[in-house]
Amino acid sequence: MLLKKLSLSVLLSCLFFVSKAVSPPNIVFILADDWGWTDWQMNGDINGSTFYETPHLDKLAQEGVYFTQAYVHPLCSPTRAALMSGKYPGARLHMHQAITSHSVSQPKLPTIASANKKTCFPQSRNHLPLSEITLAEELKKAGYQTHHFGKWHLGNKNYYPTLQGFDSQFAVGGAGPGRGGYFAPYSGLDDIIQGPDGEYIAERLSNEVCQKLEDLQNERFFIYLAHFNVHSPYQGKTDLIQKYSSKIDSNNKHQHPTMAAMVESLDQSVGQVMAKIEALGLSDNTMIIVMGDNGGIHWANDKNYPHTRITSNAPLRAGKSCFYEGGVRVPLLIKYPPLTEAGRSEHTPVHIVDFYPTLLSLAQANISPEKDAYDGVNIIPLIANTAKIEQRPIYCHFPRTKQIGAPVGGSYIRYGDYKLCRLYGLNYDGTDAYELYNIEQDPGEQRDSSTLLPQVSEELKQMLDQWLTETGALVPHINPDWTNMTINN
Ligand SMILES: [Ca+2]
Repeated sequence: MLLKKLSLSVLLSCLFFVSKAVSPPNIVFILADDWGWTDWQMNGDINGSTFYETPHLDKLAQEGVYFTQAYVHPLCSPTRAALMSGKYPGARLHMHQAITSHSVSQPKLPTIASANKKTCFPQSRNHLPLSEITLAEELKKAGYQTHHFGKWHLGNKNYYPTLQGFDSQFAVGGAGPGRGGYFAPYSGLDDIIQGPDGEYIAERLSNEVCQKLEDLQNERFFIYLAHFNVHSPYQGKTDLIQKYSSKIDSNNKHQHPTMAAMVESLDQSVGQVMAKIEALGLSDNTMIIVMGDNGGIHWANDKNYPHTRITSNAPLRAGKSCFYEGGVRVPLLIKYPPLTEAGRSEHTPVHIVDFYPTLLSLAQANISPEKDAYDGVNIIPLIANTAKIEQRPIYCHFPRTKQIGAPVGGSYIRYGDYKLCRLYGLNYDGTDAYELYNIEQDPGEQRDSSTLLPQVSEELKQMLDQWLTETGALVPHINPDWTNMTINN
């Protein structure tokens, strides 16, 4: 029934759009780390905050398009892999975790596990393979200058940005800003000339990007500014921390002053880059994109404020490292005056994998014939508000053993208003459990409708199963050696 309804809506929707004639734009993609759905002012709306101050991000939303349902993977590395490869990382790349020392080169799904484990979970990949044809490689082929700044987190030096299509790389880092933290002297970042003691890395990255914009003003460019803000360690500028310390209100869902300071530094960076683009007269031929890489951290994680959660994604459920909406829905802002209507909000669900076909289309680049697969769709009609796009499912494969905000690892399909979650091995007998939510009516995922709507659940389950099979995903299974049904894994 659901599928018939959706098919009808697809037929009724306009599948064609007339693109305004534009030449390939410059692209500035700013990816903020652990920057959740409510981690900006958004005019104090429910989607935003009355604690954080982000005038430049709000200005960007007023001048461009704000996507209210933009999806990513629940963790850093896979989201970045999705942007670069255009593929769902958990399923196709076997990378569902952030890259750590536990990640491996060739992930496997164990056939058995120790007897106290109900479920066998797969390993996760420790790099984005060089065989992937990246967004940067395709843009470079199309004549773009391609430059990376900041967090990479897609493998060690053998897999760095300059080996994946970027002409240059600056301050390449892993999970965070390195052992030295956010302030110079930096330690643990590659390809950076040391800054003066006390320099803040977000400001340095902004200055470097602005210099690059000046150098490239007569070229066509793709700048990927991957900020370390607002990831741990929690280190903000002293004056900003003081400002937010005086604003703490125990009734506010946001109360962490260092997080607020780090958000404001991110905001200032976005403002600085926007101002530079404007000053160089590049506004009309530059697309600016700002997005988070996963949901905000909704638990206490800073020894300086041991009882204060870093942020809250409410009204969304849970946060980073969880497949519920708080972990996977993030702010997405796009400004490109030839296409975007100032101040518009777009509510159609989109995913970061969509940027692969979208940006290559804008760049008038071809997707290489040898590309084995990509998962996104071209969302220019949504950016330009010229048409709807064909309704399609959005997927996530996140079989992580350790969850925060959910009992076990899971996968989900979002299709139309509904989201079906598959929770691996959750049932008492070790089989998988399912939860169904109407995201439009219940974005906080509080009312599981799986038993009320068995037909919808079954149709979505079949689609999810088929997708997991087609993509070659490593799907958890019951541990045949599991002997003790009283012990959870
Ligand atoms: Ca992250």
